[in-house]
Amino acid sequence: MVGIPPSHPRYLSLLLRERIVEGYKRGIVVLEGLIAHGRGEAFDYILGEKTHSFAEEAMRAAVALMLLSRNPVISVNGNTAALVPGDIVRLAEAVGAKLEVNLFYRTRQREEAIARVLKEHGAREVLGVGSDASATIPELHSERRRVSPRGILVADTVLVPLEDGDRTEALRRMGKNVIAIDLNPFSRTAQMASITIVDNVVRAVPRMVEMAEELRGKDRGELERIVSSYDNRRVLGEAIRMIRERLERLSEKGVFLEV
Ligand code: PTJ
Repeated sequence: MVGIPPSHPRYLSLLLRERIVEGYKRGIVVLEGLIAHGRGEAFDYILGEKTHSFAEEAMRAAVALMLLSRNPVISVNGNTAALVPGDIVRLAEAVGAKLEVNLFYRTRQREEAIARVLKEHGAREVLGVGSDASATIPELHSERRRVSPRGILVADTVLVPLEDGDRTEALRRMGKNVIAIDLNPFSRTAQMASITIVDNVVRAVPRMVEMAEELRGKDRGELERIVSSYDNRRVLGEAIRMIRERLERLSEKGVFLEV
């Protein structure tokens, strides 16, 4: 990695860019993933690059739901594998979920490269690679339709960190719970998910691992209460309101950096 001085005011952001670029060089991330990352960065800037209470609330409900699910699956794409490979494996372990590679720009080489990086980080099994992706999500025409018959096809809950468009709707039509992690609260995925975590995957996934360790000890009744009192419309509204209020405050002052 090129030498980014830790004292640089945008150190963390530059570090994440490096992870994405490295992921591209290793055949994990596609070029379009760099564009997606830039869109995420823009939303993160507006959100103040921190985890807000609405995201914490969504994460708690998401973790409780995964712990309650019979067959939870975490869907992994190129950007997620490049940004948080270790944390995503730890989360799967902590909530008892399977890991499945699911790509919009699917190639055999990328499937294998992503499975390899997850295994390097301790994953025991990675679904959705090669002939394992033999089932199909109905009414979905992108490469994302190809899923594992032991994974997403039969899952009751699917976590989709950093997703595009139409798959969330198709999974919901199949009766599945969909948890999205997306910095853009206006995206189709964010709007269509059962639970939307408006936060950066690099902050959300490690936080969810901590929550899973805490919630694992609770009884089902308590987990069910967390899930049933959760309202995604309200939480999305809070995210959008926070953006509006923050921009209003900033526009009154005319400055950004000190806030
Ligand atoms: O690896 P593949 O082939 O499955 O392709 C993955 C990409 C990301 C290229 C594909 O899914 C895509 O084109 O996604 P979109 O339509 O650009 O959507 C990505 C969404 O994720 C956008 O709403 C971004 O704001 C958001 N996003 C980007 N980076 C992050 C993020 N959300 C959370 N954390 C991030 N780090």
